[in-house]
Amino acid sequence: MMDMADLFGHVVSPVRRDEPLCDGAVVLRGFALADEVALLQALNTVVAQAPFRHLITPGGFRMSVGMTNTGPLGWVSDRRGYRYDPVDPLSGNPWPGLPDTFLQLATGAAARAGYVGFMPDACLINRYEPGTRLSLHQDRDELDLAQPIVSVSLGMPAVFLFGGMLRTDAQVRVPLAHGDVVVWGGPARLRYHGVMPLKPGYHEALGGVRINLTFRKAG
Ligand code: MD3
Ligand code: FE
Repeated sequence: MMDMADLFGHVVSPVRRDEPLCDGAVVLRGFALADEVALLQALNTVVAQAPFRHLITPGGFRMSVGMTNTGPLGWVSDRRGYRYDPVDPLSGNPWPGLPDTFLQLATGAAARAGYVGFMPDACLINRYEPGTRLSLHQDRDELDLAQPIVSVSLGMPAVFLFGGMLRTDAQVRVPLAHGDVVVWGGPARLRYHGVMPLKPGYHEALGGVRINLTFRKAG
């Protein structure tokens, strides 16, 4: 966005700053703030139907991040492996429907990043409590890796670790705050990434926790 000037010629800082992280990844600072109230309300509705739970990894470890899903497909992990499933294993029911506000936010952010027509069929919801982290991993359980992933940060800020194509590549630290949206696609899609342990604190939207929504075209 170009710098703007007011009637007196003073430079007015633009409301939105898109920050390219690398080829294929862009941070849209504050993109979700306009819909904050509707998003948090929809989140409450989803979580009432499909509560957060701690999944077990194929190796037998309990994940410290609480997870649930909304949309036609949900990401699940158990002793048998990782997969997308149309049924919530906790209730035996389909995952709650993708709220309109979620869908509009995800498609709007994707379009802004150049992915016009992105149509997610899965939204994984991660809940970070103080001290919990997401260790370095790749997202590769989706069928079409040409499709981007849109992530939305809510509540407490966190430090995101953005690595390279190899687990051993150096990582860049990216602070992510309430309302920030990141679109990951193209050459960034298979890069290793993770989240540093959440620091204890308080944010007026969600208290001491951080919630991250990731929108994917999984099937
Ligand atoms: C970079 N979630 O759920 S979203 C995940 O904050 C996950 O909860 C993190 O990683 C969170 O899998 C980070 C950001 C993200 C998502 C997918 C990516 C970054 C990515 C795919 C490729 C590269
Ligand atoms: Fe990931």
